[in-house]
Amino acid sequence: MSTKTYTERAAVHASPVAARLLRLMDSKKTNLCASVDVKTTAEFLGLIDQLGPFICLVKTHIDIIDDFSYEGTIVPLLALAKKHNFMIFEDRKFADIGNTVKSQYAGGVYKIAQWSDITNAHGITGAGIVQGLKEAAQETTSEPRGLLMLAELSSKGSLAYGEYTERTVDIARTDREFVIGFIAQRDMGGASEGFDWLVMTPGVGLDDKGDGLGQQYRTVGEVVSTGTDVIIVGRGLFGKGRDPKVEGARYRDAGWKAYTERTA
Ligand code: S5P
Repeated sequence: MSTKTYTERAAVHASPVAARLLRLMDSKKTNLCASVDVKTTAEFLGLIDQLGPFICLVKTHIDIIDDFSYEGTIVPLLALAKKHNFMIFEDRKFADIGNTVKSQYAGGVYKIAQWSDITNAHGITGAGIVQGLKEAAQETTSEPRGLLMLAELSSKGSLAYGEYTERTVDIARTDREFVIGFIAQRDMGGASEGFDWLVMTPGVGLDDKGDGLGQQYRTVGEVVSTGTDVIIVGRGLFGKGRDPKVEGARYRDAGWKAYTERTA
């Protein structure tokens, strides 16, 4: 796990997307990613506008939105990203052969490669998934794009552990520039081989232990102490009875405190 500051890491990072995010985190003093899983464009944009000041990244599940349109949903999302200075991560969890994910990432209704700085993929189908997604990004946009591999999951009974996790890390080794890190619960190594993978961790909550559907929460202090660079928080920020501005500040402060302790 890195004890360097985000800015020190940005200065030598192989990925322009990772470098931009690392710099943004230090300048805005936040390692909080908001996961905004809501059903309408109005809720989605309203929540992001409230949380914008506290976050470095917005994580979307764009296929959850009932009234999605590129003009109505994505164009204003991009305007909010400019207004509040955050980046965008579509949590698409690609899991098919390279040729198929290439079309899924670039095209269809959502055209993810056009607007999302970061996306993610499972390792289940092998390293071709990285190549397929990279080709889609290159053919779609001149903007830099980054990929996170899903090495571990937060949910109870997940099959992503042990050898599966190790083989997924091997897939990440196949592309130093496009693969920027992992969705995982802890540091995935790589430093001795010159990799500086970003570890982003969901399943983070300060008040709840789980959700009754298999989600398991760890605290901010716990995950940062085991290697998390970016904390991903959803319902902890905006679940029933919660004020997104209060919780946004609370999780931002907790994440920043844990990071400054690790790098002190
Ligand atoms: O292991 C994982 C990986 C992901 S990307 N566990 C997760 O919960 N996620 C996602 O993080 C999940 O799809 C959801 O969007 C978010 C967690 O939301 P919360 O409301 O439980 O914080």
